[in-house]
Amino acid sequence: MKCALTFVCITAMFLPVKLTAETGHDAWLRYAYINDTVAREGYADLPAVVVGFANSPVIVSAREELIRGFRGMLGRTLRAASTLPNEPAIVLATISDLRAALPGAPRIAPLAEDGFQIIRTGRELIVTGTNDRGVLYGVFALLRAIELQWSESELNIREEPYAPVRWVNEWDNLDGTIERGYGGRSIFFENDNVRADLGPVRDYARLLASLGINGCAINNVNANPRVVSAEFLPQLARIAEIFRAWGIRLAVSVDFSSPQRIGGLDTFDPLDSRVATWWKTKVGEIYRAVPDLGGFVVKADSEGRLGPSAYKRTHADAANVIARALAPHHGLIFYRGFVYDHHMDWRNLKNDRARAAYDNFIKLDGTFADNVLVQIKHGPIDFQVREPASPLFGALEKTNEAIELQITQEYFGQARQVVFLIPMWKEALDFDLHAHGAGTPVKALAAGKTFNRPSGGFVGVSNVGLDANWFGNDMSQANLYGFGRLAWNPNLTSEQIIDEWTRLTFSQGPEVVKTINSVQLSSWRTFENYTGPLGLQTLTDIVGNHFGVAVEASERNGWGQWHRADEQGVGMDRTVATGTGYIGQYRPPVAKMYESLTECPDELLLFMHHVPYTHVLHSGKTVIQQIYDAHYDGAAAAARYVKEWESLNGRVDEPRYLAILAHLQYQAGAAELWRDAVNTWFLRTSGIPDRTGRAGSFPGRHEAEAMKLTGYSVVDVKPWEAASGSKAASCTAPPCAARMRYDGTAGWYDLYVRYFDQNDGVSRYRLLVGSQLIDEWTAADRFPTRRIDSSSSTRRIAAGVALRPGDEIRIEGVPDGPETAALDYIEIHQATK
Ligand code: GCV
Repeated sequence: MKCALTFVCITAMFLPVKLTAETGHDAWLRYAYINDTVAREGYADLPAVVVGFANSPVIVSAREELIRGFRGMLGRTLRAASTLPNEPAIVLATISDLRAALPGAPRIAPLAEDGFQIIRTGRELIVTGTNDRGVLYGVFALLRAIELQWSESELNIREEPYAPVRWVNEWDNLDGTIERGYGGRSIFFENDNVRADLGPVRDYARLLASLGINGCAINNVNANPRVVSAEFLPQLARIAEIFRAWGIRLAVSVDFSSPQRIGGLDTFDPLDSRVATWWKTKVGEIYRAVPDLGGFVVKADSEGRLGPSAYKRTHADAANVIARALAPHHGLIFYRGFVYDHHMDWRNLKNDRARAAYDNFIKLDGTFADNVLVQIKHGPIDFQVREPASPLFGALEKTNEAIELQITQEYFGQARQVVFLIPMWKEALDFDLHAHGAGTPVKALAAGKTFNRPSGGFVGVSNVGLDANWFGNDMSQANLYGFGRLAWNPNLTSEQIIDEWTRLTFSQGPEVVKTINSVQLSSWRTFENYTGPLGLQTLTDIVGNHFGVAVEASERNGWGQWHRADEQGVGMDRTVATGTGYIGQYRPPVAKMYESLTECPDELLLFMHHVPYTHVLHSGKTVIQQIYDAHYDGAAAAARYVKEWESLNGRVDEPRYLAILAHLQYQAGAAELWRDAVNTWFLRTSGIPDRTGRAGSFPGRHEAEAMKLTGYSVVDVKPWEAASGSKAASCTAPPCAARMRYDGTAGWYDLYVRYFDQNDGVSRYRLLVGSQLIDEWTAADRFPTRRIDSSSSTRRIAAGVALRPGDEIRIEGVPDGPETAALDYIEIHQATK
């Protein structure tokens, strides 16, 4: 990290300043005023005029952004000019324009497309690039450097993107909902049309451009064919125009059966000439409306979507018929490698969903057109908490690839929990697949470097929404930031990325930076610890909302996310020797490591092998003990995050401080729920006790079903591990109350009330000790379930309550509509404060 700070300026900088309330909408582009005079004065010599040598929309955006940034950070409003003034200037120009306008400017060594260079000459500050986009990216890099307080001499920056393709996908439906989106409704669509107000799209495009993202597919891969119907095209053109000003190419997801569904043909057979003609005509029509369309994304023969198998054709047949139509317009087709059978027979131990992408695509290597990219999820299953890198990256030698990373936290707490995904992606991107001898990391394969492919790169599934902070959680923005930074330069470290992000998004204050960086950097491991250690995959409700805990939801169905835990052992045997043979899809050095029980890394053990619970890990612990311990470690870390965040009270603006605090408090409760559910499940199934005695023992806990109930009835919760004691008290005959007598010693206590907040009502709760009201609250959070289960389970803590032996503790619940003010338990702990 470059920084030109002296001790004096550090001290001056962190004197208390009044923090302005923020919504999070500007994310890392806040351009907060640099309070430190010394640091600010460091930029005093920068020119006062900005000249944009072209009036293209992208150069105009660059110029306006520079003005905005200077005004915010330095309190100076640059003068805009279109010709060189008689004074020093900041010059924004492509390399070719620069040569013409400023013949004396230094020579720029050749740069890759979209690359840029910033040069501080004695007089000028030049921001130049191979194209307009490069200039814009240069401006963003300059502004970032100023916000990070690099010294003026460090502003000579030269960068090129690692890969040509740096796209995001949005899974927005035309009705305004978003599949796996957690930040509100669509910024693009509403009531089957493009939204009238596209202000948020403009703001989003700006964020994307600041990271070097150059393409965005705006609709769900489970595509509505209407998106390319004639009446919709003018609407798409409105979005394309906004994107264009930020160097972003619009793209859409198309339904492979469109020739039949909207084209009036009786077929969508890719080898039928009428279908080829239909795609050609349709593509021509789209390019008339959007001349710079980036291309299409296609999900076919996957999760019920129609595809070439309907006609016994191959994926190459399918991709190529569309690719041929796009090629004259320089359009790309991203054909998704996420193809698998979700009706597999789980009883057949040789079946394996992890094999599917490779098995489906390897035989087609070399048969895809040059403007096709096979878009491959980073792991072989589906964004689980820990997966190995997909072997397909290393197997395709004559096919363009793009790696698909999921920014939206579908399996990661759905933005209710803090999980910084960059360390996970880094592991995948840096993993050497030995595709061409050693030294072929996934990032080089995906970018097309290893096999000299004409195209390749990175795709992030982002799914932002209309919430002011885009994701529903300010901390989740770090994943979009990190995705963009890695797509530009995958050699950045997680530490560099989070450090930039925190400083730009929150502040330069050392306590803020240290605390947020440390929470974010440890959060993936923390989440893994309590949701799926050792390569078990995420033990969530995989056939439902992917949110709460449900250990067996993956089993006994055709979806193929099996972990095969039973009384004897746990894990998928994917070995060549005795299992599904998946490991054989890797090149020999990698296969050898995974095949061997002794060489396989612990964190992927149960992804690769089925072992008894007593199997001893490299760490010296047994598998079962590691499962127990990981859950306690994860829950303890999540609880610590709350305390650590509380230390930032007053150092982060209040709205964001409180919103993040609420998420972390929820997360700490959720981690405890997962810990107890998973550990109890494994304890009961394996029959092997936790050698520390923690699993299955819940000090201070009083089950609701064991309390004296009025109006409440006891119900079984499913799956059984989703509630403590597998039961809850549900208010069926109000007024409802649950009472217990406190018989412990007198003192100060924290009371943890675990209750269920379904999403179809707003129940009310009151907590009383004797006749004194201690706390009251409503169950009005947004959880993805109507049921009493682990997804609706949450907790309220009443801290610092004085209890005496004989006190009556009473919870009153007032149901609302179908929501039944349900209760799981109360726990009484020594007060922590
Ligand atoms: C858009 C997973 C998700 C689906 C998603 C699918 C895909 O199965 O749960 O919501 O569909 O992946 O990537 O196509």
